[in-house]
Amino acid sequence: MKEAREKSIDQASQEMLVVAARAGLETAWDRLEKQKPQCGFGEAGLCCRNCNMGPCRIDPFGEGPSKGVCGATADIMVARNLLRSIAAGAAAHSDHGRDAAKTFLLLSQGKAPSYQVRDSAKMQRLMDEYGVQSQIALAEAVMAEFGKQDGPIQFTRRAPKKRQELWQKLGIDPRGIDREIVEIMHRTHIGVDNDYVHLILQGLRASIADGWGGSMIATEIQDVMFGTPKPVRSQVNLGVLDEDKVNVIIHGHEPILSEMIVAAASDPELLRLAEAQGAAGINVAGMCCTGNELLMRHGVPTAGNFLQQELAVATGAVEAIVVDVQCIMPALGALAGCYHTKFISTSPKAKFPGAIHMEFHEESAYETAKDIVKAAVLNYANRNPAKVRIPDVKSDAMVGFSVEAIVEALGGTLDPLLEAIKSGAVRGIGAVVGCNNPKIKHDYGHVNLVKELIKNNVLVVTTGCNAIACAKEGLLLPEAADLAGEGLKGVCKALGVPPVLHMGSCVDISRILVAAAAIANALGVDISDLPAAGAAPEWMSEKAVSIGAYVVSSGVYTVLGTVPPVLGSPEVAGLLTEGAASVVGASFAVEPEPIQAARLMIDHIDSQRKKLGL
Ligand code: SF4
Ligand code: MSK
Repeated sequence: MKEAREKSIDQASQEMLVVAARAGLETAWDRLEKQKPQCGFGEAGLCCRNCNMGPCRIDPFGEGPSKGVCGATADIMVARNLLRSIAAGAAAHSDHGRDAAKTFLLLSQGKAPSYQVRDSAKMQRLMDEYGVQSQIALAEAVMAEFGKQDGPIQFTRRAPKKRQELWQKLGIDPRGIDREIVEIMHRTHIGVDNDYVHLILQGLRASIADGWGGSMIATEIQDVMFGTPKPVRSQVNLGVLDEDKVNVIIHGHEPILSEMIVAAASDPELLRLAEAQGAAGINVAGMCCTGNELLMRHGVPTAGNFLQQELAVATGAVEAIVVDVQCIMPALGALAGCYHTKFISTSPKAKFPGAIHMEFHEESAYETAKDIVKAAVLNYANRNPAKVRIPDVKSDAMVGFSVEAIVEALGGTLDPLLEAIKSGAVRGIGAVVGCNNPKIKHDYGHVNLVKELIKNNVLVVTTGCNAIACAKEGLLLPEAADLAGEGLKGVCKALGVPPVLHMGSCVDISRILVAAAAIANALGVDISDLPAAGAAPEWMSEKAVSIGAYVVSSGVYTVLGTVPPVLGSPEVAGLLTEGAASVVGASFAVEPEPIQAARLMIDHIDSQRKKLGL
């Protein structure tokens, strides 16, 4: 137990880590240990295998080679590696957006009968924004954003005018999403772009195409098809698994299939089948961002965040873990093999060793979802009760604060929030997002950073695995206002909202951008002038690199909890942590200790307040 406590602050995870260790199962924490010491060249960003004269590496201590075979310096290598991470992250989010847009197009063409438009008012607003008259014209216009050869991407026009002008002046106002990603891959090929500043600017441009393009498309179109989230209560942590029911975990990022799984789980035919197997029903629980999507739209409980995926299987109570794309550990195949659990992959893009592939297509979505749930139900009989160990740990949470829901909670206008910011009751806004990473004690960075912010009257907005960590800690409840400073507590109590607002999944950081733009516009300033700061205390994915880049490009000072592989180039590191402030009005900082990270954010918020005369 002592070892488990060093790995995670979450009681359910600690219990399952003990169970896993006793059963001789390997988890991400064990595999990290086996990787140590991790490659110092990789950590510094100083290895390159972009051509077959390499792989090349540069000695950061000046004793070995200072250039690659082609002559690439540390600055070039670090910048190119960083750009390729941004490209991968932007591609992941944007392909998610593309899948949502494709489903919407098929639905509009009458080819995806399982789907419908659930928020027609939002669809109308989007039609007005695009200047089109019909649903199908909107679907085609949104699809066209990906391949546009010339800009701009429509949603980037939601940024404050000053921000748009700055992007244009810097040459980073993005064109089509695919074009920017392709241009990164071209420019980082051997012998193309070798100016680190010029390279980084292209990274920022592609990241803006992600945040204000691909991710925002995913959010907006999913809202149209599945409904715009409204506050709803649910429960979070491994204790949401039900010993008496068929447990189906849906894990990954895209709600396109999982929406259908949720529907299929209440299909009378499958419920009868579950009963015939001796189960008390079918229990669907989310994991990671697919979990966030269903949690905030339907109140479907979430079993945990990124580092809990293996622990969920180790409960022995999961009939099927159904995955789509992103953040799914390939380790799940071997682990599921130790139990009766079926590991089911569904995306044409993502197959895994040890998984059963039940491919999903929009045209036959509900039928596939039914087949998947049926496979889970029939697997209930194979469960070994002796292996079942579900931690009795779960927390209540209030989730679903889309921008629309926040405005509604404020009484139909942003004014009460603006007044609270001006009076100082709300000192500022902290956007805390991102993954888990076993390099940092699980949830420790998330929870402590957020608690310190609210204690200091900083209203927190959250997405992704941070949101799940906060939910497990009870921070997403209105009662958590008691942990906030007096000013924030008063505002939360008056509105009946938590001091930490769950805004959704990773792509829903786009909601935070929209909120920031609306507040900046209302105050007549740019986003970089706002008393606001961002943080990703336990980030690990390339998507997080793209997110960090677009958040900073949008003008939000951002503190990272794990060190990105850029320290091999003091020039690139300096540009990101200092130089960027004079270019885009915001920069990065790195601070693994969460209380210190919160301090950096609060200091930034205070200095912004001073500049605004607040
Ligand atoms: Fe080495 Fe240059 Fe090829 Fe990279 S691109 S592997 S630094 S020769
Ligand atoms: S799921 S990208 S681990 S937040 Fe979005 Fe969590 Fe990070 Fe995946």
